[in-house]
Amino acid sequence: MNRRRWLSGALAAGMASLVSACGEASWRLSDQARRMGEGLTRRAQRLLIPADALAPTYSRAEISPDFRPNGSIAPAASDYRALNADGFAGYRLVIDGLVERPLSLSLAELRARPARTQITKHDCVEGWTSIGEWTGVRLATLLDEAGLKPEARYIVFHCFDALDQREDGERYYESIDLIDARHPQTILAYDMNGETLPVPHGAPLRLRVERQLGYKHAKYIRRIEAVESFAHLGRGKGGYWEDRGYEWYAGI
Ligand SMILES: Nc1nc2c(c(=O)[nH]1)N[C@H]1C(S)=C(S)[C@@H](COP(=O)(O)O)O[C@H]1N2
Ligand SMILES: [Mo]
Repeated sequence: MNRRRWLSGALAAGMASLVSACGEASWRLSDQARRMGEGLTRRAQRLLIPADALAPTYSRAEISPDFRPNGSIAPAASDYRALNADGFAGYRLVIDGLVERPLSLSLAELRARPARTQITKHDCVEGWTSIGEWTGVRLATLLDEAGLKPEARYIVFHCFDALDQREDGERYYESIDLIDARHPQTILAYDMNGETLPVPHGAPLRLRVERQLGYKHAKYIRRIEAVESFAHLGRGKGGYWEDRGYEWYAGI
């Protein structure tokens, strides 16, 4: 753990200046230097850390009484508001793209699958952390049901919210590789701290990908897509904030 933090910290400090907030990032280095730093960090971490190494977990007593909501906290999109008005009874999670058997699952169907609960620390790039308990279904379970095609390399999360709250605004999206997608702690959470996931934290379904920084944890998920490349999505960098300067690999 210490060695991992030291190594990635040293690499990141040497190659790139870290972003300061969940706002437009200001970079001092060229795009090329940034990509080199990111690639080094990712490869060093993948070499040092076994694919299934677990993020630290905490006790109930350590749960933050005031877990901070961040980014979108109440999506304005009309499709989201219509689902929310009905307690998400009409919600379906779509899993498609490079899969053998596309899925469309209600919340009851997601809850009927084996559940996993974990108490973990959320680490936002802005510099704050909060500890929370998350319950949900493992992403690996759903990917196995859908059957990934051999060409699939990344999993993309399409969300309901646009940060500018406009009906036609660019909606949040994120992507992870198959190592993180299959990690035992990578879950689609529908409960937080033992209760139904509240809207500010991403109702009805949000990602927990515990070895990555906060912005990778997509909230308000409407669709999960398996892709070979994310170059055709958004501005091509694999996520809403990545398109605005954040690193795609945000391992911690
Ligand atoms: N759909 C969506 N997911 C999102 C965001 C967002 O604005 N929209 N913000 C990200 C950021 S920067 C953080 S730190 C976490 C915040 O999660 P929380 O609101 O549960 O604290 O959600 C991440 N996932
Ligand atoms: Mo964040």
